[in-house]
This record gives sequence, structure tokens and C-alpha cells, in this order.
Amino acid sequence: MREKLDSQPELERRRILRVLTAGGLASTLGGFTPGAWSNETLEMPFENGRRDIVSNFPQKSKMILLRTRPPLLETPFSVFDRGVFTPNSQFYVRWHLPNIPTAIDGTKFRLAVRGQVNQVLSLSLKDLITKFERIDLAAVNQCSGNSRGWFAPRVAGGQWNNGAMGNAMWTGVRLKDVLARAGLKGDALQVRFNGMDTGVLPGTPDFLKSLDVAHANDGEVMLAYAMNGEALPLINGFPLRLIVPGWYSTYWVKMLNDIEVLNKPDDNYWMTKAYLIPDTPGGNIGVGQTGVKMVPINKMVPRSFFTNVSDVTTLKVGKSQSIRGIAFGGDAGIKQVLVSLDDGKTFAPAKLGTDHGKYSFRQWQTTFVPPEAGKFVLKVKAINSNGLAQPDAPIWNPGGFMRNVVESVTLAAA
Ligand SMILES: Nc1nc2c(c(=O)[nH]1)N[C@H]1C(S)=C(S)[C@@H](COP(=O)(O)O)O[C@H]1N2
Ligand SMILES: [Mo]
Repeated sequence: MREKLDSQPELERRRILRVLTAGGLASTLGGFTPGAWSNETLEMPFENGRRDIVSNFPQKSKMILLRTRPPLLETPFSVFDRGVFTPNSQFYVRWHLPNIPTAIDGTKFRLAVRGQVNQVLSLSLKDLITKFERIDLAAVNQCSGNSRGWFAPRVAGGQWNNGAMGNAMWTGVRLKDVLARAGLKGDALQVRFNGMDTGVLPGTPDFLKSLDVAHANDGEVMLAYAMNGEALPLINGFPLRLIVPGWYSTYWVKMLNDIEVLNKPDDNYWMTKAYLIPDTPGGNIGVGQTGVKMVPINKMVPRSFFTNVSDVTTLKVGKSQSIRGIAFGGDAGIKQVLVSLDDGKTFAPAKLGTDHGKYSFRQWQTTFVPPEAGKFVLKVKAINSNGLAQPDAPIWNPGGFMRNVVESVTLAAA
């Protein structure tokens, strides 16, 4: 389990500051030879699902490789059975642009706050750590396209299985407090976030994401300088990233060094062309349906997963087996996790584990005694505190976003 954050704030502050400013973070993001490191592969349970397992990315242990540059690395699903906090060393990775700094000096880093503000700011990590109130929040970071590999018919984009998600305890400061220090002008409308990554070709749109001022000021959106009690791994956004609790992580801008307050709606590529979903419940439309109003992706929806059993698990007839997994509510807490032991005919509530807050993974657990030899289909369905339940049938949209169908597992008993 991760080391607990120190309960003495002053000591903890000094420790974090030491970690973040320990000099240039040496890493070798650009310095490996693609294809040369792995002899281990894994078969995802969908078409074209063969993947290499790699452990040569800086600060990462075993990850599932989808692409090298820019990196797309998926968390092996067994990691989610070990606890509700996903270790930094196996937290998934997703970047859009190939030019990513390979070393960042925490002592030289500055965050700019500019645009429609009364006072332009240039904040060091030390400023952020010592001049603003520290907050800690457990929250799920999930890619909009998590589980895209399951879309039928298939759609273009990273063919993720279910591991483009992770839960961490984020430590940092409220965006609201930083914006208040700068002072927003009366016509401030949106807040735009930019990180240190860039494209190689001229004309590649820089990766920029924006939030409405009211959302940016909700007191929950935060700038995180630590993750699970440690500095962020470089490829998860060292030294600072945006956390937008309950929203898909396309908004969670990494290596964040520029905040610009806008007085008009952001019309950049990443807000108006990419990451659009149909404006329908759950982002669901008929396959190939056109003429649908599209809107920027936003709140997450509930999901739940089995973590200790899979389609290759064999159980003993008559023997009680603990079945467990994780769930999250999306933009709300978990109200209930329902499990079916009879292929969806009946569902009963599972026992819920510790509540780490409404944006966190939550463990669930139940037991199953196979009554006879044969195959048994189990299902799991989460319902969030807004009453929103996972759908029984998969959704579809052309971006391959927001998949959250009820998950099934087929267990054999002998
Ligand atoms: N600077 C920057 N931040 C970014 C991105 C990016 O390409 N550049 N991708 C976003 C997307 S789409 C995802 S899914 C998350 C992935 O976060 P992770 O790599 O820490 O898991 O980062 C987000 N933040
Ligand atoms: Mo994403």
C-alpha cells in the first residue's frame, strides 16, 4: 500500500517540496529503441488485441504498450485487484503530441496565470506549495476512450481494453484560490489550460483544454503536484497537472505551465473538433446515425468491474468463492453495486468497501457458491448517488467514448 501522507502538514510540505525541487528529473523518454525491449505479449479479448508488455518507460513498471511515441500505456487489469489506489508506477499514460519534455527542473518551473486577470502571476512550485492551502482528493482519472477496443462496430482511436483509468490521492491546491490571487476581470468567461508538450509539424494544434469560469471556481478543480504521496511521474504530468473531479481526463492537462483566462468561448481544435459526443443520454446513438448535435465530452458515468475473477477462472462446485471488484460513480458517489449470479435475471447488492470520497474507486465484494458443474454468467452494475445506473446494453458513438455497459464474466465450475 502507498505510504500515508504525513499528518503533520509542515513536515509534509517540506518533504513534497524537497521531492519536487530535487534538481532536474533525469529521464529518458526519448531514449529507448522501439520494439527492442519486450518478449512478453498479452492477448486482449478483442480483434487485433495482441500487445507487448513493457517496463522500460521512465518511472513505470510493467505496462501494456499501445503506442510508443507519443506514448499510450495501459494498466494491466490485475493491478486493480490490489487496492483502490492505482500505483504511480502502473498508472496508465496517454499523450497526443510527440514533443514531451524528457527532463524538467522543478526549481526552474513556473506556472503562468494570464489573460483576463487583474494581476499576471508567475508561480514557482515553492509558491504553490507554501502560499496556498493544500488539499487532498481521491479521484478517478479515466480516458474518454477507455474500453474503445470493445466498440462494435469498431471505431478509430486507441484500442484500449478497460485499463485506461486509474484512481489516485491527488495533493495540490484549489484552482479557485490561484485564480483569486490573480483576480478575474468582469468579462472572464472560460479558463484555458496548456501543458509543456507540443507537436512536431508546424500547424499541429497545441493541446489546449478549457473550462467555464464557474466550473474552474467550484473549489474542487485542483492543480496537483503530488499523486499518491509522491511527485507525479514525468509521463503523468510532472510537476503539475489539472484535476477535474468527475470529468473525463482529457481535461486533466499534464505538465501544466500556462493558464489563460478568456473573455470568449475557446474555439481551439481540442474543444470544438476533437472530444465531441452526441448530446444524448450516455452519449449513445445508433450506429452510423448522423445529424446529431455534438457537444464537448464532460461528466463521467458510473462503471464497475470484476477484479479477482475472469473468463478463465475455474471454481469448485459447492465451495464458497469471494467475488470482488471496483466501482465508481462518475461525477457522483456510488449508491449501490448490484451483482447478478444468474446472467442478469436477478441482482442483489454487493457489500461496499471503504468510502474514500465520491470521486474515488470503491471496492465491492460478494460471494458465490457454484451449485453444480457448468458455466455461470455473473454481471455487475453500479448505480451512482444521482440514481444513474450502468446500461444493460453497450452504447455506441463514432468517437468510441463513454463505454460503460454492465460487465459480465463467465465462470466455470467443476
Ligand atoms: N499536456 C497534456 N495533457 C493531457 C493530454 C495531452 O496530450 N497533453 N492528454 C489528456 C488525455 S486525453 C488523457 S486521457 C489524460 C491521461 O492522463 P495520464 O497519462 O496521466 O493517465 O491526460 C490528459 N492530459
Ligand atoms: Mo483521453
